[in-house]
Amino acid sequence: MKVRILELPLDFGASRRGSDMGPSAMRLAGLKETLTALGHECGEIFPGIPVPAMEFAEEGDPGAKFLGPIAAACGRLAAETERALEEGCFPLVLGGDHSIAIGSLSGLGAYYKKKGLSWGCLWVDAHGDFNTPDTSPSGNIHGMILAAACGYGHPELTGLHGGFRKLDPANTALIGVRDLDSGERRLMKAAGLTVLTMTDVDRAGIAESVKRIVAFFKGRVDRLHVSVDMDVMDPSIAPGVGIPLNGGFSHREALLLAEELAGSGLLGSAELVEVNPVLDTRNQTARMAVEIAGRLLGARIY
Ligand SMILES: [Mn+2]
Repeated sequence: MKVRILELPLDFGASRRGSDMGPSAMRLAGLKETLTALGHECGEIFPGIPVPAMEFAEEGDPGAKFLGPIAAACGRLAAETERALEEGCFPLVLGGDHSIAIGSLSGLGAYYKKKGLSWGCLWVDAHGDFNTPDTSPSGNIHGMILAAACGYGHPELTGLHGGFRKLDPANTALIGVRDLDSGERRLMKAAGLTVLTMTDVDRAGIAESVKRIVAFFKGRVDRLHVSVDMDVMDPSIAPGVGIPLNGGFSHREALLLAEELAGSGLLGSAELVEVNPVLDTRNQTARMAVEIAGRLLGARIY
């Protein structure tokens, strides 16, 4: 398969700096070598989207901090994601904080709309990322992105790369969730998302939970995008994230999820975000992310 690695080193969407170094950390952890060893063709790393230094950027509206520079960079990512799909590549998007996903999701939405294909999104995250400027306690855009893709929130985000809803909430599922804001929770329920919280995973077990997720998307959509926020992992495995939260996925649970998603035959794109080398120990979070990417793209033990 032709994999196109799209990097967006942007950390304006979170309150902790450092995830702008995530792509470099994943490169160092052998991402390209892992994919090449699996037989994938990985061209040059795309596309070198320029991001202004945060120190010189305008924070702007405290309800949606750094909206201007985030929207500008994500508009470029949307176009690059769409182009990668048009050129027959599997887009593998690397953040940056999770705010970059409004770029990738908008590009995916535009492409599939044009092709008349249905698509879904699996959000693998400790958080819902379903706030709007009205519900967000922090004003950090990385917590508003899934909502924006589903049509809720600031018009500059919901209307990025075309004035239409990019993602149907009925085709959106979350897994690993264990911390939600109250306004966010209400909005998620109203939108009709499918949510497997960490408690649900504990009840059913990881194998059954993953089976439910795959069954949900099969027969419902033509293609699936998976967006992995590394904070879904337990901080003992992945300490290098902006908002570490206890009770996360184990190493083996994450790899099983990734392997089964690959086996579904639906996966058309993937994304790994919130690797923060400043907060990491010996690059272990980036190494975990690279292992997940490998399983998503076909790595098997035997
Ligand atoms: Mn997230």
